Amino acid sequence: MRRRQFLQTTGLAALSAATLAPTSADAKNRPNVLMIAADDMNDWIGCYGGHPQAITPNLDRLAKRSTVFHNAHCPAPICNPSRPSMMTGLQPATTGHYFLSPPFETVPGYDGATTLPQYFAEHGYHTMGTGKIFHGDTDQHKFFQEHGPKANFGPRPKKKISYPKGHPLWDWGAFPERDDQMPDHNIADWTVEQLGRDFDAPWFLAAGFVRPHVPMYVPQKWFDMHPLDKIILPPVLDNDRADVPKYGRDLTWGVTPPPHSWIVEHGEWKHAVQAYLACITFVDHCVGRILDALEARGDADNTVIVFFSDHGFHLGEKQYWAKRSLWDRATKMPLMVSTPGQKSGQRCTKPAGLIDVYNTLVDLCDLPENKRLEGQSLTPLLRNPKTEWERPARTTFGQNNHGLRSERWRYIRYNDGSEELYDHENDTNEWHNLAGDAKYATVIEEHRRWIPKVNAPECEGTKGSGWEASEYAQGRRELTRE
Ligand SMILES: [Ca+2]
Ligand SMILES: [Ca+2]
Repeated sequence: MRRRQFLQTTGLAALSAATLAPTSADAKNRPNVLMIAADDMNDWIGCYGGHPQAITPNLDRLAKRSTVFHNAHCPAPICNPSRPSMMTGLQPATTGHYFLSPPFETVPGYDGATTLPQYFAEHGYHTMGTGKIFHGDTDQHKFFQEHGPKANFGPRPKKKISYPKGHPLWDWGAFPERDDQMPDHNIADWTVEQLGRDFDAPWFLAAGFVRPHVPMYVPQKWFDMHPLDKIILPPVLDNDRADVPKYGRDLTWGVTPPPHSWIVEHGEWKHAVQAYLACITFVDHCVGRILDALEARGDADNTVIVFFSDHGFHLGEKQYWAKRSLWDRATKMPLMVSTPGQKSGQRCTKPAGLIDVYNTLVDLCDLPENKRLEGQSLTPLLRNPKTEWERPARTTFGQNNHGLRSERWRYIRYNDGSEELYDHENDTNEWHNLAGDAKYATVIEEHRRWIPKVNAPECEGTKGSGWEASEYAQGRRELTRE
């Protein structure tokens, strides 16, 4: 595997930057950064209201001192391209990095990019990371000066619990017995430990949790908090896909997750929803431990906190499961930003992106501008969430398939020119595609102009189930179920 030049030198660059760190009062007084990531977590969080039974007291506590972005979207609806896009500030349409493979370090489209923690190290920060910040195959140690436990999907029972076939990770149920058998627990432990240390430079600490990513396994006690017989299913319209263009239906054929029909026929829908809610409550608990440790520090008030997930998740909406779509369920993810000393929460409905986090942190910490970044700083919205905000949030899934989200509308345009338009003022579930109605021609025109002109070809080594579905949508591959 080729490792690109800019990454080969990273470890050395980071170390020398630390040695040469500016010692001026300015640099020393810069705020610390605490970044907490969840994996595959949609808006089923108390303060987001995405599911009425979400139990997330700690994320709700964080929300009370944050700007909560209620209309924030990922650059790509799948881990592998979404995370490096955020961490380099480069859009998938620029890099050609669209699906589950290859690892981003091998993609020439990122050449010359400086990842977020590297950039902070270059400007005098002490950088630490643990868990899932970049995607699985990436050796992320080299992007941080210190690194804690790596992420993995955790222990698995000898035999799957709920979904006997399909992908080995696709299962849900109560397992293992104790929290300390969960990788996320160890990730929280290590993060808490770092927060007990003294530093003589501002610090950048990133902790990435793996749940609620499948397998949706957490110990029984988290399931008990969400009794199965009381579980409320998400709102789903039968035949919702009928007004989706064929290209969009094919692109969401669902190669990896179980077919929705299987889950319904086997009476597993409520159980899977219960497991997802249980996993979120468990992650919320891990977040709470980190927040407690931060609050015990003397410099807590001089710390920027960012909480996010890499994309959202379907649990039957549009007869579909998991990510890999350009609908709100998959593109929308939680994003909260707490600025130093912030004492009260605020809500922002302007379209924001994970792509904007890098710019925002650079801005909040008063670092020099990184001209490569394609996002924009959200600081005007942190100051006033109602600030005029023209640019929609963009999500890309495969070459030239884009979803755009403005404050009111979702617009999707696929590679073959077919389109969808949803009015979130009247249709938050995106049930009624308005794209064919001449009445909305102006709305569509306003959104179309944000479709990027550069749509890089798929990078070398592109593969994964999202890519297979994309090939199917383009008539280049057949897909069948067993
Ligand atoms: Ca993910
Ligand atoms: Ca529909």
